[in-house]
Amino acid sequence: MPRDIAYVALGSNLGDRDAHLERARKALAAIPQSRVIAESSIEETAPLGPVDQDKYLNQMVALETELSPRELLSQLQRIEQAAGRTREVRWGPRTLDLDIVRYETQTASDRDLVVPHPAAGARGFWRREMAQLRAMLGR
Ligand code: A4P
Ligand code: MG
Repeated sequence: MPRDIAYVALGSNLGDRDAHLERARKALAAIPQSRVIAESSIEETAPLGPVDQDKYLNQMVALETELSPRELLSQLQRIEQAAGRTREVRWGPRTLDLDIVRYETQTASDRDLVVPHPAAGARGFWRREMAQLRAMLGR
């Protein structure tokens, strides 16, 4: 698999949100065949969606990786589970949510994996974080 750049969104709105993001960044840095090449700033955001819940901390990192979108998804799910992620309510509060926002070149459109993420263009904070990363990377 050729090297590509994956943009991974981090979100937390439960417990010690800063600590969840910090642990997640460390775990992302340890993903095999991958390397974190840029990190956006952290932003506090009002909750989106139908569920009444607390504010989120959101951040995005750029990962240079040889993993396919599917291989990366399973790494992200492993990290979410290690963070004590429980999955009671769709869109609901979570200690850690990791989403693949997009890949520089690869796409996916399966039932359980859509890349670019359908909300990639619609979330203001994702657009801002993506713009920061692209500026850092000169892309
Ligand atoms: N899945 C499909 N495509 C992807 C992808 N590109 N990246 C599948 C990651 N996962 C992807 O996700 C459900 C399933 O989506 C996964 O099993 C995977 O196979 P989930 O994380 O279990 O459930 P979820 O996060 O509750 O649902 P979803 O649809 O991922 O929602 P989002 O978009 O993650 O929204 N408000 C603020 N301010 N900030 C947030 O970060 N996040 C959400 C969750 C709601 N409100 C928010 C925020
Ligand atoms: Mg998610």
